[in-house]
Amino acid sequence: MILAGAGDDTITLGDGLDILVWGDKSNATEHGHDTVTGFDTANDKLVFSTASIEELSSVGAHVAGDGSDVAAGAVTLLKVDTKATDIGAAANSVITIDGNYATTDDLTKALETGGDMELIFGALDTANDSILIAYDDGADTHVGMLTTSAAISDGNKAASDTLSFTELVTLTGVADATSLTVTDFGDFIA
Ligand SMILES: [Ca+2]
Ligand SMILES: [Ca+2]
Ligand SMILES: [Ca+2]
Repeated sequence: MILAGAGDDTITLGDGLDILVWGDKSNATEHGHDTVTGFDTANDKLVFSTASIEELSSVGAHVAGDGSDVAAGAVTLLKVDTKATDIGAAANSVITIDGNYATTDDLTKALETGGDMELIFGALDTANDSILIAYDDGADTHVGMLTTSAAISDGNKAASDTLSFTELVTLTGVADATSLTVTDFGDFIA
């Protein structure tokens, strides 16, 4: 197990199973943006701490697609490959986004109303509610928090210029974010 500590880290994984833990509830500091090389979707796992996610200044509550608070426990993964997918239909706690996005601005515009991959949200009823997502630019996968600056009521889309993305982990060389499955994520830790 690899505990990625505070701040930005560069980590190279080896053969076989590696479990990379982003965050640590006992460490009240921001854990930064870690860059990981060698992540093997057949073997390796990512684990996130909800408390550490909520320590980020850019993030409010860590929630699932339906707006429920994410707690310690198993991940529910939803792959979004068509626009107007209702991510609030269940407590989807990791969402992978199809398509290629060169910048975070391209990503957030695509996910907002009218975008090529616009989402229908659950009850993200508090500003700065944030969902863990993964997207790619066609070369690398980016895992991080999608945050809404304005409350979204259940069944609605995000208004223009209300979404932002805070990267937690870059998986260098994982070209397709939708190749990630639930087995690539260990249980959330508190
Ligand atoms: Ca490995
Ligand atoms: Ca770190
Ligand atoms: Ca892609």
